[in-house]
Amino acid sequence: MSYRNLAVTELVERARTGDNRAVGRLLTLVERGGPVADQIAELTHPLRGNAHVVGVTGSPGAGKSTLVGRLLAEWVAQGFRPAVLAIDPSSPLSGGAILGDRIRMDDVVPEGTFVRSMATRGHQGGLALAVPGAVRVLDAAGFSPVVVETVGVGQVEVDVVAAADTAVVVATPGMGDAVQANKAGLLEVADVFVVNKADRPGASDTRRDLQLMLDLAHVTGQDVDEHGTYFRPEIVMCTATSGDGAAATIDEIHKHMAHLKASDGLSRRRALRVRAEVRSRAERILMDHLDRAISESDLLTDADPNPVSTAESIVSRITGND
Ligand SMILES: Nc1nc2c(ncn2[C@@H]2O[C@H](COP(=O)(O)OP(=O)(O)OP(=O)(O)O)[C@@H](O)[C@H]2O)c(=O)[nH]1
Ligand SMILES: [Mg+2]
Repeated sequence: MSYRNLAVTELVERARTGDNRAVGRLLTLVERGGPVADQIAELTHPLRGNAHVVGVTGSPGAGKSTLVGRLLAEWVAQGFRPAVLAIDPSSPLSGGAILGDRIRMDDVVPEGTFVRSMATRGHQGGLALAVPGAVRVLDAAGFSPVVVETVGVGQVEVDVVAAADTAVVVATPGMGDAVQANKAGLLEVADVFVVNKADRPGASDTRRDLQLMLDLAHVTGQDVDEHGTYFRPEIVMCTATSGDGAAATIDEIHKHMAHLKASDGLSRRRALRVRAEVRSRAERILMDHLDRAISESDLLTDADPNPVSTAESIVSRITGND
């Protein structure tokens, strides 16, 4: 039977009964965007809320996919039903594509888990809508944890991880990775640090660098949120290739969730997530209006339009402040 012809209501029903083909079809539709994706968002919105959303980020080639494969195996062994959304760094800028030895997510995930790759190329900001939409589908389908793997370069990627319940930042020995993570704004969003490739020289230096940065953030009060809650991320040493440290990483991820629940941080974090998505959606609607207004504007047919007043007039027309 082809799933292409099924109505989205039917797909959502099937997804909830453990039909992974229906989940895959829904994710394809979410990725495509438009009115159908919006309809899926509306259907799945009331069904979400039980998944522990875990973001995993770090520099290209840090071993994120290898680590996630290990985490999944451990979670499955513990009786969880995890899923992964791997945001594929298809842009040459993010580096993933030029690393010949990168691990394909499908090669490392154990039986019983759901994996989906999403390409960043060609999305032009659509990722900000596609990722929350896809996470919601997986959540509504009963998966937990839902892991989102993304390379820690670029604001959209950092935002994706910041929107998770628990953000795991993967650093590696050498090349000042801890400093890089700090510059990319990852230090602020990290709830758990993993120093991966601990089998390589310099791993303890990376751990020390991270510790120093955390100390500094604590001294300056940067790590206390607006509600005065302080949570110091643990640093876990890990060798993802052998699986060493995977269980300890899971312990820290679970500890962080327990902290969120005990401190009321979970509902605050989820409220922020909704707010970020609403903002992205509103932005898209405004941009559509703007593009239309610009292409229809008679002001721009002038030989030499005044950029300042023309922009103001066009915005006034959209906002109705004419
Ligand atoms: N020595 C060592 N190598 C590792 C370890 N973990 C991963 N690797 C290797 O590092 C390379 C990149 O691993 P990936 O898991 O693809 O890294 P990634 O961070 O997902 O890469 P991108 O998604 O492309 O950014 C592979 O060759 C892995 O085998 C580790 O703990 N020790
Ligand atoms: Mg990867």
